[in-house]
Amino acid sequence: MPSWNAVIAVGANLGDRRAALQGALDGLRATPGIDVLAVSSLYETDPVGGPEQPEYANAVIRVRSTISARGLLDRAHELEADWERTRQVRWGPRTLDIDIIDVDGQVSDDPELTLPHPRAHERGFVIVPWLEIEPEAVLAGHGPISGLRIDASGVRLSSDGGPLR
Ligand code: A4P
Ligand code: MG
Repeated sequence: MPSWNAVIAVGANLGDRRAALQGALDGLRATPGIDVLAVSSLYETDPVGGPEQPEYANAVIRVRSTISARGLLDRAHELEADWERTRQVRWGPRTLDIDIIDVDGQVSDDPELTLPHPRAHERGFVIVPWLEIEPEAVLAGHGPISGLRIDASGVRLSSDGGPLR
């Protein structure tokens, strides 16, 4: 059976952010065909882009998957919807965001699933956690992630309660 190494970024900035990211991790672990290989520390990050908004919690997860890139995106959307529906319905739609950053270097400009994620290379809140768990990683079209010129000043290790479990 074919399988892929994928890098998934999770973020939340409303409600119980840690619980949302833990829920995303638990949901990935519970998915047949997905093996979680590594989980970064939890980071507190200044919001990038968009309107004025609260700080984010972010983390990056590496998986081995027999589910294709498109299947991973579908699963990500399900987990986002589950979380909002069961726990966070009054908080609006931004309680959990799951982005597919890289799937074995695949390149796609499909707007529904752009690979690698088109903004990952410039985002400290993706690259800093990813470096922590895969320092030798390469981002298709951009080279080794250790050589990317990102602004990491708004990315801090979370002081609240340690890593995801
Ligand atoms: N889509 C295309 N490619 C992908 C991909 N590789 N992974 C499509 C995931 N989705 C992908 O996403 C919008 C559409 O993108 C989806 O329908 C999907 O098919 P969304 O999650 O519904 O909306 P969004 O996340 O608000 O939009 P966007 O443009 O993806 O935003 P980003 O780039 O995800 O940024 N600051 C900090 N500090 N931390 C954060 O986590 N996140 C964002 C959102 C902004 N600022 C942030 C953070
Ligand atoms: Mg997104």
